[in-house]
Amino acid sequence: MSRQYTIALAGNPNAGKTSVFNALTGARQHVGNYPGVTVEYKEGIAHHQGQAVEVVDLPGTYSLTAYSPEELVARNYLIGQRPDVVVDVVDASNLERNLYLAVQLMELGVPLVICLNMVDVAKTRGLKIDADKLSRLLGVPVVTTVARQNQGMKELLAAAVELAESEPEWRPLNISYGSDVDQGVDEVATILQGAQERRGLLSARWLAVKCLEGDQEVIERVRETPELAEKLLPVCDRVAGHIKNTMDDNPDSIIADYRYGYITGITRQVVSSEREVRMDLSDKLDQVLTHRLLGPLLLFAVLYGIYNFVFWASEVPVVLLENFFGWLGGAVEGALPPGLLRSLIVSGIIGGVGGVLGFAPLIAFMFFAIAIMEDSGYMARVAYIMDRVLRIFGLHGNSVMALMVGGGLSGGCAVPGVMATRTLKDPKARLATILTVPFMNCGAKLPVYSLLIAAFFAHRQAEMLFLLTLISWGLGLGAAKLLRVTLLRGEQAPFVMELPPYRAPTIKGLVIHTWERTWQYAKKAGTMILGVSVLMWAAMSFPGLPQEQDAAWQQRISAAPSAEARLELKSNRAQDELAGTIAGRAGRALTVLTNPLGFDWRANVALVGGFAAKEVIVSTLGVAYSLGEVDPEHSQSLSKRLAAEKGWNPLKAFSLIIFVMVYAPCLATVVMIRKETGTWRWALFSVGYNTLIAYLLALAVFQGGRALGLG
Ligand code: BGO
Repeated sequence: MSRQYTIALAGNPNAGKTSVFNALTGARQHVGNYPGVTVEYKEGIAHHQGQAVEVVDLPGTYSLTAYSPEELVARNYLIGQRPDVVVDVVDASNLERNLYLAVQLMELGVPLVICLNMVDVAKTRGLKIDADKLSRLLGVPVVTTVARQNQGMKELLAAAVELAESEPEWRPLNISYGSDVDQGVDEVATILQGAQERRGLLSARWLAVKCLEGDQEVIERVRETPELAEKLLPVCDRVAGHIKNTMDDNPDSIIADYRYGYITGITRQVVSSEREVRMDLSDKLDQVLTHRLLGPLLLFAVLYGIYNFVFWASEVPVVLLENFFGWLGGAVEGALPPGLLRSLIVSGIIGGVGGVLGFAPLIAFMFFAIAIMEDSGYMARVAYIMDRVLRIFGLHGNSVMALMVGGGLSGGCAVPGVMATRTLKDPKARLATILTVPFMNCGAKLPVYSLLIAAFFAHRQAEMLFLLTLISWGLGLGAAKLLRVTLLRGEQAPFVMELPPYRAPTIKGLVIHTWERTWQYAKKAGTMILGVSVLMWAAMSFPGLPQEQDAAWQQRISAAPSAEARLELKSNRAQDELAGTIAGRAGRALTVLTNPLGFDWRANVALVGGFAAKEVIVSTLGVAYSLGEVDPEHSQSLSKRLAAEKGWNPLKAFSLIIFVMVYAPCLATVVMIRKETGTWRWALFSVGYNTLIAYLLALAVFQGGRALGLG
C-alpha cells in the first residue's frame, strides 16, 4: 500500500480556501495552533478512491515574505514539512493579484496544483479564463472549481494525488528581475552555493533573492554562520546599494515589479474580458507599444532613431580621440629613436589600443540608448513584440532577451548573452538560442563596422548600421531555423513573457549603467586587447627582413630620383618586411582560401587575431597599416588610410563586414558555450558552423557583387 500523502492548502484570504478545505475533508477536521504563535492550524482527512489523504490548511496569505506571522508560518511549514503537493486556491475573479502567491510558491519550487476557484464570480464579471493555457504557461495542473457549490472538488483531489504519486522534485522557477538584480542574485547565489550545509534543501538562488529582498528570517539564518555572513552580507549591501542608486528603489520592490511583470505576461494571454476593464498608465502605453502592427513599426522607428542619435552624438568625440591617439603616436615617434621599442609603442600599443579606445564614445552612446530602453521597461516590450516572430524560427520568447543582451541591438556581448539563456526551460530551444547569440552584432564587432563604414560608406553611417542589425537578425534567425529543422528538431514548449510596469529612468541610473559598461569595454582594451595587440605586433615584426635584402632596399631608396619616389620605395620596403613576418606568412598562406572573398593577407591576419576578441581586428589592421606607414608627418586615421589603400573598395569592405559578423565566436564566447552546454562538442560546433556560414556568405557577397560590376 502506498503511503499517506499530505496536501497543503495555500491561498489569499477570501479566495475560498476554507470552503475548499471543508469540501475536501467534510467533518474530519482537527483545529490547533502552530507552536509558539497564535496562528490557527487546521488539518483534516480527504478520501480519494478509498485512499486517505491528509489535508493541511495553511494560513491565508498574499505573499511568502517574513513580514507577518501568517506568512512566516506558511513558509516555514512548506520548507520544514515539505508536503507532497501544495494546492494554491486562486480567486479567478481577481487573478492578477492572486497569482502573486502562486509565483512565489513556484519560485520556492514546491510541487503545485492551482485551484482556479470562484470561476462563477469571474463569469458574472464578464471574465473568460483559458485554464488549459494557464496550465501550459505555468507548467502546473490547473483545476477550475466553485468551492461554495462543491464543484470540481473531486477533480482537484485527483489532480493533487496524481501529482503526489509522480513523486515530483522541487523545481524552483527562475524568473528575471531585470539585469541589475539578476547580476546581484547571481553574485550572492555563487557565495551561497559553497555553503551547502546552511542551505538545507533550499536553492541557492531562492535564498539569494530573499537576502536581496532583505528577508530578516533568512538573514538571521545566514548570521548563524559568521564566516558566511562576513562574506555574504557586505555583498548584499553593496548590490542593494547599487540597485537603489540605479533604479531609485529598493530591491524588494523591483523584484515585486518583475513578479507582476511575469504575471501580466500570463494574464494577457489567458484572460479575456467582455467588458471595459480599468487600465493604468502601463496598460495604456502597452496598448500602443505592443500593438500587433503599431508595435513593430514603432520598434523599427526607435532603433533607427537610436542609430542616428549614436552617430550624431559620437561624431565629434570619436574624431577628437582618433586625433589624440594620432598626435600621441606622432609625438612618441618624434621623441624616440627608430627601432623596435619605438615600433612597439607606436604600432603595437598606441596603434592597437588607441584604435579600439577611439570607439569608446560610440560604444558609450550605444550603451546609453540601451540603458534608456532597459530602465524604462521598453526592452521587455521589445522582447514581447519580437516573440511572435521568434516562434516562427523555432526559438523561444525568452530567447529574445539572450539575443538582445548578446548584441541584438548593436553593443551587447555574446558572453552574458549565452548565460542569459538559462531562463529557457526547453533544452533544444535553449541550445538553438545559444548557437544563435554569436550571430548578433556584439559591441566588439561595432568598431570593425564603424571603421569600415567610415571608410567606405561615410554618407550612410546610421543606415548602414541599421541594415547590419537587420542582416544579423536575419542570418541568426535563419541559422536557428536550420538547426531547429535538422539537429535540434522538436516540439516547442509554451512560455511567459514578462511585462514589468514602465518606470521613468533616472539620470543617475542611466549614467551609472552607461559608465559601468563603457568601463568594461575600456578595461578590456587596456588588458586583453593590449596583450593580444602586442602579440600581434610581435608576429607582424619578426623575423624582419634578411640583412642583404634590407641592404638592397636601402640602396634603392637612397638612389631614388625624387622624394616622392623615395616615399613610395619606403612604403614598398615596409610591406615587403611585413609580408615576411610570422603573421605575414600565415596571412599569405590563408589567401588561397580568402582570395575568392576579396581579403588580402593583412585582413587574414586581423581575422585570425579577431578570434581572441573581435576588437583585435581593428587593432591588428591598425598595427598592420601603421607599420606600413612611412610618413609620420602626414599620419592619417585608419579609416582614411583604408579608404585610400589600393585593393580596398566598398565591396571588399562589405564582404569583410559580413564575414566578421558571422565567423567563429570569440574565445571567451566559445568557453562560455562549453560551460553552458556542458560539452566542447557544441562549442566547437559553433566555431565550425559560424565560420562555414560566414565563408559562404562572404563568397556570395564578393563574387555576386563582382558579377554585378560593383567592385
Ligand atoms: C462567505 N464561488 C462563490 N461565488 N463564492 C465562493 C466560492 C466560489 O467558488 N468559494 C468560496 N466562496 P472562504 P478563505 C459569505 O462566507 O472559504 C465564498 O478566506 C458570507 N459568509 O462562501 O472563507 C465563501 O478561507 C456571506 O463567502 O475563503 C465565502 O480563503 C455572504 O467566498 C467567501 C456571502 O470564502 C470566502 C459570502 C457569512
